[in-house]
Amino acid sequence: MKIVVLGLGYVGLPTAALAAAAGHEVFGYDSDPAMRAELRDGYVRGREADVCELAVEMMQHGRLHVCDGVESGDAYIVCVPTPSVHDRPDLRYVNSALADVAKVVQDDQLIAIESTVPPGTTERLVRQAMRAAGKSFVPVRVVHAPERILPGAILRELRENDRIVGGRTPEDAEAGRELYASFVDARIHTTDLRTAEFVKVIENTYRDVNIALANELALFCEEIDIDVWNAINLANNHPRVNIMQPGPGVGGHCIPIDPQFLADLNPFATELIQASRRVNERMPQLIVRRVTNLVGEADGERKITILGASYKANVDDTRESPALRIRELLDDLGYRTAVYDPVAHPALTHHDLAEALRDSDAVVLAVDHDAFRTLDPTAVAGLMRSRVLIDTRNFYDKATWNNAGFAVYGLGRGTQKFSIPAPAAVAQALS
Ligand code: SAJ
Repeated sequence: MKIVVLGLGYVGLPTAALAAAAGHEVFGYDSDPAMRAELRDGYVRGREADVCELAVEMMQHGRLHVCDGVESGDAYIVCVPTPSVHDRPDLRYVNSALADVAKVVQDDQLIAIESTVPPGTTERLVRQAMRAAGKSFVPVRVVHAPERILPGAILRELRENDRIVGGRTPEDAEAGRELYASFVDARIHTTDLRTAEFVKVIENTYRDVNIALANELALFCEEIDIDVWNAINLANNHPRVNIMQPGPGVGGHCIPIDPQFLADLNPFATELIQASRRVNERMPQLIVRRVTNLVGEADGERKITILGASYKANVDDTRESPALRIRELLDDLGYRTAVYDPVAHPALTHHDLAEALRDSDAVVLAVDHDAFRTLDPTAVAGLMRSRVLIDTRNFYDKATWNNAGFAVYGLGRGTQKFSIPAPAAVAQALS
């Protein structure tokens, strides 16, 4: 097939590369001219190594072409972002992609939307775009085929995750199933358009609500001397319990956004969803409170070092990152802050760990990057002005850091008794 992929970001590029590897002739278009030029030069921006490799290989073999416009093809796969503006979906990229498609699409060709959209959106937007192009909507095949890939394991998940394909008609769904079956090694479940849109959004909503429960339990445990991490592990031994992990908040471009699409659509039937959002949104505030409790109020001198800038471990993406929200809140309160992250985009962080830690009063572990595993607490202690560790991910062994002279606060870890004499102010704050 001749497949046209619109949007060559973290979903579009690997999808295009995989389709090309399966034998299709793929034409990719991204509205960012700089990105198109880079791709043609064989440079793939910050993507996972196997994605870069496959994309470059497919371009070199002439199976994946980066184009300056949208060509006519047998199928069009739309992989553009749907950000949230004021808690509402911003559909301008989807609209713009569909306007491009509507100009060239012909009868019986297939339009597949992968971008996350609220239920009811795909049909409405395709209809509008076709009408604006002076064409009828009816002879074109339309499916919603939400992407479900986990950043950090994109190529594998793209190949191995089951797909949901919702069609405007059963025949459309079948056409979509055939397209995806040609490059996905998993089951393709077909349904209608609206259900497919809803399924995608509730998958991420489920995760947000589950994490909110974990975060609430963490706060509960801090007051009754129970270690929440241990408690959740034990509860998860039950065959029908799967509670997620607490943390400093929920980031990324999907989990904090998608539940809002539902709340926006129906504020009355989303009480639990909205409450969960609030619980997760408050977590950075909670961590900042702990910082203030432990090191004292900002006095122009006090410096806090944040380890990690990205929204989760081992990815470079910083969108909606709780770590950066913590920094913003600390900055607002008047603390001096430094962020160190060897994985995230360097422009946002200190390049030098020692520089970030020098004369600091507390270190906040905000992201559990593998690269932070080898941090030597004794070396860290030598650089800092006072020794406080705030571990938001249950990442470090408390005793090891205590032995290096640190007072350690771990989110959700009981009543935070110190095993070494803590600085008086710290002990008082925790008593
Ligand atoms: N987080 C926790 N506790 C946990 C797990 C995650 O606090 O137990 C936090 C992370 O630190 C991060 C945020 O949640 O800040 C989101 O991370 P994530 O790994 O849960 O999700 P994403 O945003 O990287 O990817 C999700 C995935 N959705 C589901 O697993 C249902 C992925 O499959 C989707 O394709 C992606 O959203 C998307 O694009 O929608």
